[in-house]
Amino acid sequence: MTIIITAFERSPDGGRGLARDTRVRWALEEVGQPYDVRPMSFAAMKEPTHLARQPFGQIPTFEDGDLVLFETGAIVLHLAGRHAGLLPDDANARARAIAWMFAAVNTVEPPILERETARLLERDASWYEQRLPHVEGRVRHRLKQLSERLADADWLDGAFSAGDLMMVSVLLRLKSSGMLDDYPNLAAYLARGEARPAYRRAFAAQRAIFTTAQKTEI
Ligand code: GTB
Repeated sequence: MTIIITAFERSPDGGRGLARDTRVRWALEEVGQPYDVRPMSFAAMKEPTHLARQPFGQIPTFEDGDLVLFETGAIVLHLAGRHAGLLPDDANARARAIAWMFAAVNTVEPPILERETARLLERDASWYEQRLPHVEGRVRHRLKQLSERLADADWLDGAFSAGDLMMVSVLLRLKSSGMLDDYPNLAAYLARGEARPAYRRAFAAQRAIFTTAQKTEI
């Protein structure tokens, strides 16, 4: 049975790969699992059929036979546990790689999301200009800590793992911000992630959906 994931039928990022289906596609590509995509409109994401898959009405979701999953961290962890390629064999190294997955979504991503929310939704507020430097300071604080830990290593803990897949996916959200310019080792880390053939296939696949949607509209 082919795995099915859901994704935006028309991503608001214009196919830049920032929506979270990209990290699931990337994990599927890393472990060599073929998949189909069910493109979703915003309206369909709030319908009962999709809410049964994803209680918060979001993408992506993952279906493999009877198993239906949501939350990208859980989906990537599931794939990494079931197939070779994303987690080390050694039990302690495996646990550390999983810790990096949690660090990505639980420690590094939240201030990045806070910054995006501020820039997207709070720009007209009287306090926006005062607040933004504080929000960006919290992002920089995490980037500095991560940069210090990564130092001159290629990946966070030995070989590339699901921890790196999640961390690179989170950092990608800052790509156009210029904030990574102050942390050359993080910029290089991001570039290493993006250069992986599996990432490139995942990026191209999500971009193709956007391009097809554009053509259909014209
Ligand atoms: N914690 C969940 C997970 O990791 O799976 C979060 C899922 C999530 O945020 N999904 C977003 C969604 O469905 C899409 S990825 N949003 C619609 C809704 O909540 O109604 C977030 C996202 C959206 C758009 C861009 N973009 O255009 O740049 C980037 C990221």
